[in-house]
Amino acid sequence: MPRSRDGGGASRAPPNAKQQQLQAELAPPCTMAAGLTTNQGLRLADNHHALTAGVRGPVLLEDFVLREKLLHFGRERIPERVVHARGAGAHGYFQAYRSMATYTRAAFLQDPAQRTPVFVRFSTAAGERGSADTVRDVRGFAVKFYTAEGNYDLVGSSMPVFYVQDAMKFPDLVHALKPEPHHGMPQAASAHDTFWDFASLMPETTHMLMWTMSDRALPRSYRMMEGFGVHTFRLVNARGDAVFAKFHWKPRLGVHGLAWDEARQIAGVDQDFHRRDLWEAIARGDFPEWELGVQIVDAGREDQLGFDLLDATKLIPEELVPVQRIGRLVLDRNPDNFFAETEQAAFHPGHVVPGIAFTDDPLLQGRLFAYTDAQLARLGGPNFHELPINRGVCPFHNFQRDGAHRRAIARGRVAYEPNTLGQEDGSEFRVDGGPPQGDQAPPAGAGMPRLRGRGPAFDDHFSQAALFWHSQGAFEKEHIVAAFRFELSQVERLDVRQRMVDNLAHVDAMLARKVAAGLGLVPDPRAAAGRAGFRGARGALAVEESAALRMAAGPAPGTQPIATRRVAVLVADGVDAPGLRPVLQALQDAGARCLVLAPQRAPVATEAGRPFAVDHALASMPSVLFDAVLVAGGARAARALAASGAAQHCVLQAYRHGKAVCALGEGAVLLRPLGLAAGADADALRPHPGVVLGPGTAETARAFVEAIGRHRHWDRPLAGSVPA
Ligand code: HDE
Repeated sequence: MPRSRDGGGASRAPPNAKQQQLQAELAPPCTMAAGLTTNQGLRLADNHHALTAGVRGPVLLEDFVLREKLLHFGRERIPERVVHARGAGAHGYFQAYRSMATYTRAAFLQDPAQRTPVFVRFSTAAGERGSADTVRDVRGFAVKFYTAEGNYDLVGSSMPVFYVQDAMKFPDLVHALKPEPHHGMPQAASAHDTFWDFASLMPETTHMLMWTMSDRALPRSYRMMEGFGVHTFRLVNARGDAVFAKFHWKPRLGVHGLAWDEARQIAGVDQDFHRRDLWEAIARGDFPEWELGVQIVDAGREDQLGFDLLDATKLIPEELVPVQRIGRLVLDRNPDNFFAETEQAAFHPGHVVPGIAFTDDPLLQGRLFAYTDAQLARLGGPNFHELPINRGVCPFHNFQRDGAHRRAIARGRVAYEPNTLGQEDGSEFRVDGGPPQGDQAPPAGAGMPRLRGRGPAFDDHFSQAALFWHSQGAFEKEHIVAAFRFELSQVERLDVRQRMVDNLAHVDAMLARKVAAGLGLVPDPRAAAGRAGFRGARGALAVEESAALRMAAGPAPGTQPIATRRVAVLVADGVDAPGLRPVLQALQDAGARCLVLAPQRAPVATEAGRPFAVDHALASMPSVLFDAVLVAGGARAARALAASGAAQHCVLQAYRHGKAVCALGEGAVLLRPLGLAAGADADALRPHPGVVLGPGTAETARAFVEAIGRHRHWDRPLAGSVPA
């Protein structure tokens, strides 16, 4: 398969139908032999000088070549998406584990031998196209399946619920969240007055706020993030029987987040952090993987859940309805061109295939209208389905015609149906009735009153927010409280801050008190209860806690994969190379990526005087770009590192952010500010989870690998007092 020469990376599998189609669109490379031409194919002799009247004279209007170049340049941008403007995409495939024929007739869910090509786009929701990746936000998780029955788009997100229940409130939500209109600030952040003004006046946002204030809003990587279809959909089998379904994506690498302080610092150091992480993993051949899960609710059982399935501010606890894992998604190819693929990709929750259908969720119903409209505005006309990234791999044909940038050349005189003129034998061509091709929702609303309103179950705004809160571990709760405090402390208006903590009192009194204490406030639940827009209804939820809502849930600590985790290895002249090698080997065997950092980006000399290769200078790669830090031994090296502010900062900051830190031999001197030094005994270590001190042996390496496998060690005694 031809590969882009810039590190695009790809699986060695033969190209699937979509890749073959895209390859036919690849532009020929510009080479010296082919030279440069205008868009009309005219060969250029000079691409450096405009046509002028004399050597020092004015540019001539007749310089078509210059005009073409500048006019095209001036139109290189298209409007960015109103939401989810900043994204990163990748190609791959989906493969079902088994036939899902019992539930759905969707062709791509029938045959476990079949691989369906996909294109996935991850995104932040609030930020503009050039904003940072690691901001606090929900992430988009949009998957386009190129199936034999047409494109199916599962346009989901990294959280299973949404802020509002009704499409009518979406523009208000987004206007409140985006930079404030008078001064255009802040970028990609909810920590400002208009957002919290809106949120506090719309208690239905409370459940989603619990998610966005949790570490779920700070994913370590797109590869370590869950995905959700959010709405309830319907699956319909060949007999026409329907069940309700919620979709999940479960990442193979576990679900992991960043520390808030870390996320903010990464935004300054590498604002492409997630985009780069995805690209590099695929380019290296570490293909990210998720399992597709479904929660299925039989028709007729939906009334027994204690909430309304059509309300997108509610999830189905996995304890009530388990997630069945039905297939896997593998991303194994980077795009060839960001604009042509990631930017021009047009997703739409209405792109379904037979066997998958909508429900009457009022948020979903609004989306069914909004996305085509957004594509028309953004991609400049009605023919965006012809763009290479959006084209299906199955045939499509109809009598829609013409329009801007039409690409297909439709032949013949007939562009209407029914017709006889278009048929060679003069027979009648008519598509009118017959078995349904999609699974349109059953006719709804007949005989129903027309109204603007919702059923009483939509009034329960707090039960599931409370479920989420009660399901979190101690450190997750601390992070949620800290996030609310931070966000609300950015709000200038006191009444908005007060209103928000009053609302939180309806989730949990302790949560509200803790948040309020950080703001010098006292929550008053009665104040919230008296407000317009407040609804006190409580559903009868059969579970009080759900382990699946904890990020830390999953495999036992220490057994989590550390594959692709980044380890900073600190060295300096005098490094004890023989002591370092077994630990590096163990890390590499476990799939971690070790990068050697030194005071300068130049090889250092080992204790034995041999050169030791260095990947980066310490000052250019702060610890926030790593998952763990390893300090090499060697007395001279340790002294040099201890004298380096960058090295001290790296280790202490990693400690503060809960990361595994390992110091070999004399390297422990870098941990002296924490009261840890070389020779510290086991008792001294016990209160410092995730800190490993020892000689360069297999045993030290094992302890370090296990500490990285736990992802973060939040229970550190001195984390708060580290000035890093
Ligand atoms: Fe979107 N949303 N949305 N949305 N959304 C868009 O579509 C909209 C909603 C989501 O990578 C836009 O092409 C309305 C929920 C993702 O290209 C726009 C409503 C969820 C993406 C739009 C919602 C999402 C979008 C922007 C309320 C989680 C990015 C340009 C009725 C399930 C897809 C565009 C990509 C993008 C409208 C609610 C997820 C404006 C009106 C709920 C992942 O059409």
